[in-house]
Amino acid sequence: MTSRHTVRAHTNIALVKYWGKENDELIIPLTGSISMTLDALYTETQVTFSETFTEDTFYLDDEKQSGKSLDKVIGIIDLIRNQARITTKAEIISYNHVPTAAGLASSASGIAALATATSRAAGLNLSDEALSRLARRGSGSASRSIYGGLVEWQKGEDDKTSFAVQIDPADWGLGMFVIVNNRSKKKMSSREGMKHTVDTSAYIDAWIETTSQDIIDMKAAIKARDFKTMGEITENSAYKMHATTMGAKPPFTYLEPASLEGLSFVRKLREKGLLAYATMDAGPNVKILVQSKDREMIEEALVEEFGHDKIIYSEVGSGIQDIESFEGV
Ligand code: 2P0
Repeated sequence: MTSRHTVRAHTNIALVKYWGKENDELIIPLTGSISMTLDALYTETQVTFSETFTEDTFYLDDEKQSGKSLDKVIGIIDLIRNQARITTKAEIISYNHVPTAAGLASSASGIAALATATSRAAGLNLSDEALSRLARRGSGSASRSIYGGLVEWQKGEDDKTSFAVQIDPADWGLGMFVIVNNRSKKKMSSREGMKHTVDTSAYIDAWIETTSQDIIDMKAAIKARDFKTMGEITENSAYKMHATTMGAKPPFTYLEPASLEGLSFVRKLREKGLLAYATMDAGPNVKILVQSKDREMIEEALVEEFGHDKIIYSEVGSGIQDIESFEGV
């Protein structure tokens, strides 16, 4: 008996950042977070359960995985096997679709696709809420990639109550640019970086307090479709997150010289009257929240400054999509 399911999940970029856990094992965050799902960056994953398999195997972009990368995937598959009461081994085939191999492949889309394809291939018919909780166990940000549009990961307090929901489909003209500064792997993973920050940063209490307010203010701005306020909260959240790492002992930063150039360029765009707001994650790339009506003008300026190869644009993406399903012998 063979059962197979393939899905596509898009990655997401947080506008109000997740940076710190209350519970490391269950991945319960210290605060809520709000993200935008991106259409242009996604993962497609096919999961097959077959009685003929003698071990779990995982291929990422045609490369057979082992060690930590395989263990992380098996951790999620085991949670699903327990729920489905099966012991069958699985084969996972996953492709990251990222324009120009930008090194932006995020665990968010990968884990969201894995959790969904695996649970469906295992015969479970889970709600989006249950999928979001499962994806959260693999990677916090993956809880948000179940949905399209603008998404809130509600902090919750335990495994049952910490999951994401869609706030708004955001089909009213938002977009995001990425300036690809650096394609190499980050030195300090988000998992290590946020833990070190929570354990040692002088600014962690201020981060928690102000992020809770940012969530409330961002939801109000989204409801009012007030792009300027959304952008201001987005940029402030990113700068604050990066400030917490500088207040850690020993301090560290994901910023590189090229990141500062990107941030400064975004300020210049605003001086020219264009509404554009920067954000950054656990790496040096600068992302820019824009309105799609301004795409052409901003793209022209970005390409002139940084070159065509370094600029990616994405519209708002949709939630998990089913691609294919098979059951038989
Ligand atoms: C975010 N990041 O909200 C934040 C902002 C990076 C910076 O979520 O430890 O891979 O697996 O829960 O989700 C990236 O961290 O971390 C992330 P784990 P994850 O998007």
